[in-house]
Formats: sequence, C-alpha cells, structure tokens
Amino acid sequence: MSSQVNQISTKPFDGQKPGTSGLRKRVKVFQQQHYTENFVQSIFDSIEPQGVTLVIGGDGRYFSPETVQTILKIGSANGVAKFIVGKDGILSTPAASNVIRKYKAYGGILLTASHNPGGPDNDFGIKYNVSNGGPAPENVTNKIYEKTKTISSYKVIEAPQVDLSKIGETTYGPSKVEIIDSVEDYVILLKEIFDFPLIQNFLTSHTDDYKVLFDGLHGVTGPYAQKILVDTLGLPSSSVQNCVPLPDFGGGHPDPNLTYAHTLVEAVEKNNIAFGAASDGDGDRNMIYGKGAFVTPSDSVAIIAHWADVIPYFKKGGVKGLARSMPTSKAIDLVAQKKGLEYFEVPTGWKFFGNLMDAGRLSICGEESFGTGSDHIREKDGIWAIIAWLNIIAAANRDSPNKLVGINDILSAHYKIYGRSYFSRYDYEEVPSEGANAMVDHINAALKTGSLNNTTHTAESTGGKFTVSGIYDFEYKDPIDHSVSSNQGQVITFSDGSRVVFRLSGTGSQGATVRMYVERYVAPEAGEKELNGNTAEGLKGLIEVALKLSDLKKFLGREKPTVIT
Ligand code: VG1
Ligand code: CO
Repeated sequence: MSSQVNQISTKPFDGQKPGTSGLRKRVKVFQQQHYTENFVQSIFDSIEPQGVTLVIGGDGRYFSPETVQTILKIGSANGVAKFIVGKDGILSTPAASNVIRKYKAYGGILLTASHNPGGPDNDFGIKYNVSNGGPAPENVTNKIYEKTKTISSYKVIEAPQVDLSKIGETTYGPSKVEIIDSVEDYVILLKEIFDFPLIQNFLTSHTDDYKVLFDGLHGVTGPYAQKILVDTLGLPSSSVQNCVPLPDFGGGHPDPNLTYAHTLVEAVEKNNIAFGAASDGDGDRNMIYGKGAFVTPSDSVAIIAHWADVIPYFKKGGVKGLARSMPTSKAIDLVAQKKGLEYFEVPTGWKFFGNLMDAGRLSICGEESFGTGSDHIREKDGIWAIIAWLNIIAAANRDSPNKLVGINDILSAHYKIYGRSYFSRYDYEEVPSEGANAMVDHINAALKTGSLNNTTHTAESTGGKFTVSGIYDFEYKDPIDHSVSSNQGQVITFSDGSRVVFRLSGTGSQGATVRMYVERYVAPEAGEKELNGNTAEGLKGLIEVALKLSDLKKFLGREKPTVIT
C-alpha cells in the first residue's frame, strides 16, 4: 500500500551535534516546531534507509510516544521497509542492541537521555545505533550533524498513528510495523549467558542470610528485573522496588550512584540487604551495593574479568581481550596482564568498544560511570552486570560451603591479588561554559610549556607529596579502522603512579559539566589496612593537589562538586 508523501520545508537549528551518546536536550527544545523532525530526517539523510529494517525503542520517558510516531512517519517516507518497535515504544538500551543484532536490522533509533531526569521540564534524547547494535561511530554522528546544518525540508507520509500497545505486525503506508514484547528476547539472551540454576540454587537456599534487592528507579529496567529476578530466579516480589517505569521517573534522577539511588541505599541499610543493585533510566548502567559494601564500577569490571570462567558464556567462548574507557581506573589492566590478555584504553563512550568487539579482540569492558558490559551486545548492560555479580557470588559460595562469601570478601580477595586502585569522580554540573573552557586552557598552558613537570606538591590535609611526571591530552587511534579521536581529556600523571583526569561531559543538556577523575594505586604488599581503607580518605591528598593544580574552584566558581562518585 503506498501513501501520500509530503515534503515539509524547514530551517536548520543550531547545536544538533550528537554528544557522547546521542543528542540530548531539554524536552522543550525537542518540542519546538520541526526540531525533532529535522534531527530524525538528518539521520535518514546520513544512512541508506531504502528497504531496510529499523528498530525503535527507548526508556519510555516523556515525549517518547510522540517521537516514535514522528520516526515512523519520516522513516517510512524515506523508504524504511520495516520497523521493529518495542511495545509502547519501550526497549532498554541493551535490549535494543540485542534486538538489532538478533533480527539483523540495519540499525536502530533509541529515545533516551539515559540517567538524565525526565518530564516536561527535563531531558529527552535521540540516539542512532548501527547494525552491530552499538552506538553510531563518530564518522556517522559527524555526518548527521553536518546534515542538520543544511537541512531545508523533511519527508513524512500521511498515515494514522500506530497503536504501540498491540503486539504484532501491521501495514503502515508503504512499510510494515512490528510491535514486539520489550523483555522476551533479552531474557532469552541472558539465560544463554549465565548459570541461572547455580544462581537460583544459591539465592533460594539463602533467603534469610543473603537478601537481594533491585531498584529500578522507575526507569526502563523494572519489567526486565521482575521477569528475571522474580519470575525466573524465584525471588520474592519484595526483591524489587520502584519497578514501574514512569515518564518522569517519579520525579527522581534515574542514575545508579550513591547520591541519586538513595532509595536503594536506604533500603539496603535498613533491611540488611546483602546484595543490592540499581540501574539507570535506559538500563545500561548499574550499581552494586550491599550492606556496608560498595563496588566501584572500575573494580566491578576488573572483578568480572577475573571471575569470567564461572560465567558459562566466557567459559565456552573464552575471553578475547579486556578494555576500559580512559578515565576508568587501571584495575582491569592488572587482570589482563596477569591473565596474559590483550587490553585497550579507549575514549569515554561505549561507541569506542564496538570495533574491537566486532574484530574479535574484546570480550569484557567497562567505564567508571557505572557502565559494564561484554561482547554479547554492543551497549553497556546494567542487568547483565548485576546478574554477572550474582553468578560470581553464587560460584564463590559453591566453593566455600561453610562460610558465606559476600561482596566485601570478593573485593578484599581481589585487592590481595592485584592491589587496589582507589578511584573517585567529582562532577561539577551545569557550570558556565566560559569558566570550564578557561580551566581547560589553563591546563593546556601547563601542558604546552611543561611548567608543571617535575614540580612537587604537598597536600596540607595529609602531608602527602605528589610530583607531576607528565601532562597530556588523550588521543585515541582506533586499532581497527584507524580513525583518530582527539581532545578526549587532559591527564596529569604523578611519579607514584597516581593520576588525575579532567574532561568536559558530552551528555549534559545545559551549560558545561566538568568531570575530575582521581586515581591512586596501592600495591598488595601495602597490607590489609591500606588496601581496605575508605576511598575518600585514600584520595584526600591527591584531590587537594588536583584542585590546586587546575585552579578549578576559581574557574568554575564552585566550592564543592554537584556529585561525588
Ligand atoms: C557519560 C559518562 C560516559 C558514558 C556516557 C553515556 O558521558 O561519563 O562514561 O558513556 O555518559 O552513558 P559524559 O560525556 O557526560 O562524561 V549513558 O548511561 O548516559 O548512555
Ligand atoms: Co544510560
């Protein structure tokens, strides 16, 4: 069935440049006449959509249903043959990645601003993923941006709205639309990866002394967690909370860290929960947090890599290589070195892992920003990481029948072997762009002149001394396609192996967000006390020196960070 295609005139909007993970702006910006349409048409102008299958999903945030209809109308007019859409427009980011791969789609459009708050006054986002299931690489996002600068019209078909709540396939103008269950394919995938019987056996025989709690923060993962933890693993329904996805995430900030996931933190402490976990708005981030035990994401990915053998997917397929984003602590490098595996340091953003995975050189990777994942898909995967941890805990307990092994036992055993990388990130959100740029210039000046090299700085708070051994701007050359990404963060290294990184966020929707990452390594020989200390204490001196060297407080006009993770 063909239908009328209309050409609508439009003018370019400034600033439609995709950031670390798609275009993210306030909902009100996307709601301007032609704004969303322009960006969507620019995606189609940058790819070859004739006759292809495209996946549409997202975290269900405010303005998603309207945008799904917009994509259908424009996509169909641009020749897309078939759309696979998650029911009600919902697919978690990892689930969407899986659907693209499983059904061999040409790509997908994900409607999410991830962990940014939702609702009429908050954020919305549109992200394009390619056929490997991963975020579009920079050559594609740059092309999209170029198209947005010159767009003069977009195409739509005339067709009634599609009912997104009815599973099944319908004809839509010249195209087909298939609405699929949002959860099913993802659950099938995870069952192939993990040792579900082992996890179930452990958890159901420890219902009193090893309680589990998952907090969906009213993001997209609620139904996924319900299906896996309650329906499949047989945990009581009290094991999940805030699992109804809401368009505004219940007014919260769906970001799984100690500040924003306070509903989880409070419940874990109050109810003696041994294993707590949360995920973000679109389901690609995770936090592991049990009573008195917090796993930093940098440690988390290193520990999963260390224990990979207990996970059937890796036992069978082997671990090809490991990787982390640049600011992430080097804990995973140490695991790679010990296991004799290849390892990589890539810029921030999951899109940089995809090529390595496609080339068969990378199996497990992570980012310090609560992102952990593997080559089972091409996005980071919150629920995957949580089940990986449960798999590890269950395996550790199988090997220790007389003493219950918890999160802290796993952590200290790891530090004993590899040492510990104390790590923390300070975020200064929505600061004036001028101040942020001035700080970058200030560090660049030291980089160019070498004025800080070999200077020693004493932290007043601890008496600790730090000697600058080098400063550089991180640049990445992709080993597979040889593309180069520059200006990916400024790194100051110190002679004791510590380092500090400064980076501007590429996911904020307003002003600038500055991130400061600090890392200090303590070798296993340092002993139990040094290895199992408190992070803030362990990093106090280094943080003081980092703030001094960057003159951050002066440039940003902020005494304290917005969030510390
Ligand atoms: C942040 C994180 C980065 C992550 C990105 C997308 O980017 O630092 O590690 O990949 O968010 O995650 P930035 O540019 O703001 O630092 V998500 O869960 O928002 O898709
Ligand atoms: Co996310």
